[in-house]
Amino acid sequence: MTEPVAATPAATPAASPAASPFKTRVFSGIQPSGGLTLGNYLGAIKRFVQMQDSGIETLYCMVDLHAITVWQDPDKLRHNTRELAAGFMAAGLTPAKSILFNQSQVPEHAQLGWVFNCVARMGWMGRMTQWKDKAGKNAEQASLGLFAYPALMAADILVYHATHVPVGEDQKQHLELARDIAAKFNHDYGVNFFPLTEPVIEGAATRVMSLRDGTKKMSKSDPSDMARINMTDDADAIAKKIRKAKTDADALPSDPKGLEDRPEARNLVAIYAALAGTSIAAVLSEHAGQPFSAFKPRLIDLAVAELAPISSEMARLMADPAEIDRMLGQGAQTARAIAAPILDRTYDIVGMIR
Ligand code: AQP
Repeated sequence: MTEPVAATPAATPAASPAASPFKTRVFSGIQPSGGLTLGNYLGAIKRFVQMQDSGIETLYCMVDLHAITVWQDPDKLRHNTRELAAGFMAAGLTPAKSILFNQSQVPEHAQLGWVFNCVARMGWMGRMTQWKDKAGKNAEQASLGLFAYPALMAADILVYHATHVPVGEDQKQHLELARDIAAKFNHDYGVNFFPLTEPVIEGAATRVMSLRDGTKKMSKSDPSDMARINMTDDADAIAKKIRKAKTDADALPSDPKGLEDRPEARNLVAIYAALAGTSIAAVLSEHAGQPFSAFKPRLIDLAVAELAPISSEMARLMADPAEIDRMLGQGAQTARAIAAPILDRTYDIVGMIR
């Protein structure tokens, strides 16, 4: 198989699927490659919390092995990993309901990743838009790890036989590749061992854009801090960034169609909708005709009310890094108990003496 299998975004899964041999299990991860952004929060973490609270088995991972595919200062990486764990918990994830851990403490990810490096085809990897974006014209200088990133991501998911992965829009192609890898493995070895995992891409803000350029994704590694809202920003910083966010001179339309060709306006409305837990159409029907000078203060109120408590809880948790490390260590042990037998069976299928 050379072409990615199309993956349709699935609705939030039921706890017990009718016809699948695989138990519903949710896995997702975030790279500790910088501080968490509003994009990570609305595109991923908010959904993580909803899935956790719906009673499904959930595993959420700080993917530090992915982070080092581009240069990371070691001290900053440690700090960012703890801060990411603090962000998860401050947003509502809890070790009482979810398995929270960092990737490098569960060696089965890298071990299955190697098997998948041998299943995935060079052509598949070369077509990944994230690889093309991140390696750019400098592909010769990019790390081999950056190229192989999606095979490790497939291993992250499939080492738990995860059936659903909540992600933002930008990860859809990698999820399709994970399905290709699972399908090729199953086909080559004549088994039905790995599930074809479904992406869960839902909500009004599956792709939050930069506050400075509505055509660019909001990203942790954007050189401009004004382009993003960080989960560590306090109320003043959030207000300042929204006040200065790029917009246009027109008032808000009454219909989502009126936001076409207005990427910055669309972005702020989508952020509002995602924070309020409603749709873009509903936000427009409430605010139609308003200029941004009237809409932005409402958005600031909403963003500060939701994000400022998370940022202060993160600061409180970060005051006790040993407790975060202890929690991550325990999460890794629980995760290994699921991953080890799946890796063992994979090695057996491949023909390695056990
Ligand atoms: N702007 C975004 N809008 C919606 N979802 C987003 N996600 C990231 N940015 C947005 C989602 O967050 C999850 C974790 O992403 P990641 O940090 O592992 O990787 P990324 O997508 O590469 O995020 P960044 O911020 O752009 O990191 P850097 O700058 O290091 O590359 C994923 O589910 C992603 O979809």
